[in-house]
Amino acid sequence: MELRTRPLVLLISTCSLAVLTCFYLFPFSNTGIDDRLRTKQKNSFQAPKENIWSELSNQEAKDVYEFVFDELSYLNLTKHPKSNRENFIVVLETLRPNKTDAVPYLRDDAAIPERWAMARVAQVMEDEPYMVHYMVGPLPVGSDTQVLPLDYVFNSGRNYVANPVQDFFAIMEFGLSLAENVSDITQDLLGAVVNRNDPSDPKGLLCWPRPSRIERGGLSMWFEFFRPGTASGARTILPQGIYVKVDASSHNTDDWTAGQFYYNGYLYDTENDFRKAWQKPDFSRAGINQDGSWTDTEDFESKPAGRELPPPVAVQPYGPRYRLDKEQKFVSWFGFEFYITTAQATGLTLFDIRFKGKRVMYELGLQEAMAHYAGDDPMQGGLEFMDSFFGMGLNMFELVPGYDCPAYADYLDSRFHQTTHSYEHPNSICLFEYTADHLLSRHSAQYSVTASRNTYLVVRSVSTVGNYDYTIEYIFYLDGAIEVKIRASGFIFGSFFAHTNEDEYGHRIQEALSSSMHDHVINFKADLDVATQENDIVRLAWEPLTKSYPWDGPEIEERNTMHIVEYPVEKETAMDWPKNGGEFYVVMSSEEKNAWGERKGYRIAAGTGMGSPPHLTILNSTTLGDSARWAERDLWVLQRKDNEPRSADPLNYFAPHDPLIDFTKMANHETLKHGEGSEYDGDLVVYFNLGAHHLPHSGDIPNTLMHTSASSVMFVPHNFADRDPSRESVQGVRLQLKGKKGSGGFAGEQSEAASGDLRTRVARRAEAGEGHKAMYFGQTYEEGMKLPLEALEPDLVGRFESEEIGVTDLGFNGSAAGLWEREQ
Ligand SMILES: *[C@@H]1O[C@H](CO)[C@@H](O)[C@H](O)[C@H]1NC(C)=O
Ligand SMILES: *[C@@H]1O[C@H](CO)[C@@H](O)[C@H](O)[C@H]1NC(C)=O
Ligand SMILES: *[C@@H]1O[C@H](CO)[C@@H](O)[C@H](O)[C@H]1NC(C)=O
Ligand SMILES: *[C@@H]1O[C@H](CO)[C@@H](O)[C@H](O)[C@H]1NC(C)=O
Ligand SMILES: *[C@@H]1O[C@H](CO)[C@@H](O)[C@H](O)[C@H]1NC(C)=O
Ligand SMILES: [Cu+2]
Repeated sequence: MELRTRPLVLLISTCSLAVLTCFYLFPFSNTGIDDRLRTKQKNSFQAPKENIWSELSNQEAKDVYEFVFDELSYLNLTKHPKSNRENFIVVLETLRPNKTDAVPYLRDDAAIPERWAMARVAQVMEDEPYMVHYMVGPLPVGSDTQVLPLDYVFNSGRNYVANPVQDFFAIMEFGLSLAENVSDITQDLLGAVVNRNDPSDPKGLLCWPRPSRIERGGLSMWFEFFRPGTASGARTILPQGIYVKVDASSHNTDDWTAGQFYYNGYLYDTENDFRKAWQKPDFSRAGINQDGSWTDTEDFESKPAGRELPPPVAVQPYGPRYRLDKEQKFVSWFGFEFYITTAQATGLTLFDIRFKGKRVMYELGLQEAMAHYAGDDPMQGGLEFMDSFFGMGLNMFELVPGYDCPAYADYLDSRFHQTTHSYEHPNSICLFEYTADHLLSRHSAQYSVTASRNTYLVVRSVSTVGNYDYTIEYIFYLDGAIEVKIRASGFIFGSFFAHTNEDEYGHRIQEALSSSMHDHVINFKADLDVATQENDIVRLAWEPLTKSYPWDGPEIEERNTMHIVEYPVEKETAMDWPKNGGEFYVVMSSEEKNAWGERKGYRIAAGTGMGSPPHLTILNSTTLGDSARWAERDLWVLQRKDNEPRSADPLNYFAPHDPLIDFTKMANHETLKHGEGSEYDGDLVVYFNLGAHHLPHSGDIPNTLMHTSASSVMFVPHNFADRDPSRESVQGVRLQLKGKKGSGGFAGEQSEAASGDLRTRVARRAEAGEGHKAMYFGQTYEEGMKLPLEALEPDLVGRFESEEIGVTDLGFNGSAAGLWEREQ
């Protein structure tokens, strides 16, 4: 048994101060803490292989920076860029090894694959800013290390994309200036003006661009006024309803122009036209969307009955049953084994997932999180976010122990390298076992009741991208099932309520605020290797049938019934969740069968949450172009290829009509037939979407709630083993009742089954005893104990390490467009 590491650190430091304090804080009176400490040290657990996907260490990053600065010296790379008129390294991270090289290492002890880094460089070419990708390796830096263009991962054939954001600092400045120029109008209509000296003035206005709709060759965007949201960052529910169009396509800021204005359903060609209209007595005014207590995210005052008692919490007095190699981020739990790693754009990915020694997946991880809005105003009407652009990994912040995850969870850090800085986000991944409030299985028989607990393992992180918080988790069940689940919370992005809104795109939810319909489509990759790398996918369809059976006659000529029809999927294709759940999508090993001659398989199913995960409602989205075609269907089955490692790139956002990775070029109907005469090796990959059609209503104020925003997909063993594999690991009890009969059968039935039969074996043991008997499988709690307060209510002030959380403002600074420093 081992205790989790972090509290141990606490224990050691506290105990060394004074034994008394230690006893007071951690009154584990009976079993000595020392014993556990020793067990922990003995059990120090090591991954079988190196985590070849791990983030670059700070030292690796430092070496690569130096090497690249040297090697690309002709670029005059700067360490502290002040604008993208300079050349600098935006992102440095691990270039994950090709599966072709990784698999022999993982499975056959071949040499470890070469380690490479990926550098995204902001680079001015012919006077235009670009983002250019390089691969650097092999690492560690040595005589054979080189810097090469990285293009094999991009099916555009390019390793670069033009950066339309000429100067994000100037864009914000321009916004402030144009807001200042209409301060007479904003004072009158909104009761506020911008404060140029302090743009974060809680009483001032903000002027903010819609960060999408990036056209070929530059930026033309609509700005909208916002109130900042004083208490909790509620800006996105405080739109103010004045919109201005700005042409910022030239890299000479002198060429930028403010164009049309839009207010309360009317479009004005110029600022002057807007002002003239406003000065007329019949000018039609909209309401004012004021901040107030309605945006407060908590209520400290209310005291309904019950609030004076804390709710039940889960505890784990004897430590976890999983084993964790923190260094390699490798986990082992009741037959499941996997590696964890992170990336700036995509957050967590799990690699080499096995169950009871058998391969299940090579890779499981998020690709892109998209939110697409609609509306009749210039902001919502074109609003779309691709949150990998801001960084689903970069925005994974410290979790709140006891709240985001149980107090007893293990917490892992994540690390990122940007513009020559290295950032560490402490405790941003958590890992814990949890016992559900419902059983995994149970059964009452005549003389027995048996119950198996549903304890599962969760790996969780939260990405807070501006207004939204995505809780993302991977859940492992004792039977071998794997669930991927997302829950969203945080502030919605609302639209200003003008007289034009009539519930066509949302509901009115405040004086001058409307909700704004949007689709969340969040794409994941699951590279399944079910028992073997060669897999097939089939659709097992439930179909009605009319058939005459010889045993039915003569009374019934034809019977209306149903049967299962297997349809092999023979080409790369998209699939949607079937109507009435009427098809099972099963990925099967091409070779391996279970003891009953059935091919080992995993079923892919819509999981738990709010209905089946949806896909994008919009057809051929004007905003998205070809940048996120994966969003248009529920799931996709493709050939797996080294040069198609991802469905999306964060910089797809810059060139939606000519994206770096165009998913349609991946999903191009290639064959899934393999074997003799085929060049395809039978290794398939599935991309699937989670998300929600989100029509926020009054209950989304102040924040969206996680139980209604949850979606999930499950991978469920289907003939994978010979029998339910959870039996050997599950913890539970069989209550043997008074009767002396074998309890498996009906009353009075004597159990005559062979002595090896599980059911009668247990029952016979009970026969030897008297009366009721509780027979436990798995260890139980044997004595009462005192729990330290820390187990019930973590000391958050002491434990939470972050001093400030660098939440993105959804502007360009700090996104994949780069991070610039202000001129001193
Ligand atoms: C790098 O700096 C040198 C010396 O100042 C200059 O001649 C050269 O044009 C610069 N190159 C680039 C790509 O900026
Ligand atoms: C991965 O495979 C691609 C395509 O075969 C190849 O071009 C590339 O160099 C490989 N990458 C690494 C890091 O070895
Ligand atoms: C604001 O007004 C000044 C003075 O007329 C003008 O020079 C400037 O271009 C205006 N700013 C914007 C962003 O239109
Ligand atoms: C979307 O684009 C495809 C391919 O360009 C076209 O076949 C289809 O008709 C379009 N659908 C809509 C609704 O525009
Ligand atoms: C960009 O963000 C960084 C980090 O928050 C900040 O230090 C810097 O001043 C910002 N740059 C600009 C130009 O606003
Ligand atoms: Cu939403």
